[in-house]
Amino acid sequence: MTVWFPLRSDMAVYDPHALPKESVFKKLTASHTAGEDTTTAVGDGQVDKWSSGNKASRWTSRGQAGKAQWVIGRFHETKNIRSVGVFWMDRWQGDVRFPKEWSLEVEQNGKWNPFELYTTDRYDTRANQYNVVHPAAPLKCDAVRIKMTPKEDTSVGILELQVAFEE
Ligand SMILES: [Ca+2]
Repeated sequence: MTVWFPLRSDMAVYDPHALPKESVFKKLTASHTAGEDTTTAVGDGQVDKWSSGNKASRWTSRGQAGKAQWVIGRFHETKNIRSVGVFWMDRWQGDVRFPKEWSLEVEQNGKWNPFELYTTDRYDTRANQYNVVHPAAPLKCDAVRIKMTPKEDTSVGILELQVAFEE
């Protein structure tokens, strides 16, 4: 098999589904992604001022209303997490709403484990801002998984996932 690599950056074709180099994620995957959306939106560093997300790229589970969903963000290497923030998409009277429930898991040595929340933190769904949670103790992992339960007859959406690491 011959694999062709572009030798000059101007020869590379722009790919809207490719993550920017500076993204903390090596790869983003999801249980389901609506046709007009992309998982890349979760880690492209771009976010709207509002949760309605009219001006930002987004990931949504449109087409699977009411069904539980997940998004996995894999890091370039094992990282020590300081905080995780989710900027949810929510459209009042729309089909994409805040999830009924959500939680995080982390992958450690190839196994998914619960993300133990810092005592005063909770999995929130506040509009127009990142909903930030911290681990109870230093947390080394290779990937983070957001598990979402939508409200009845709605889909869920994320404008950006922000992960901060310890030095
Ligand atoms: Ca984004």
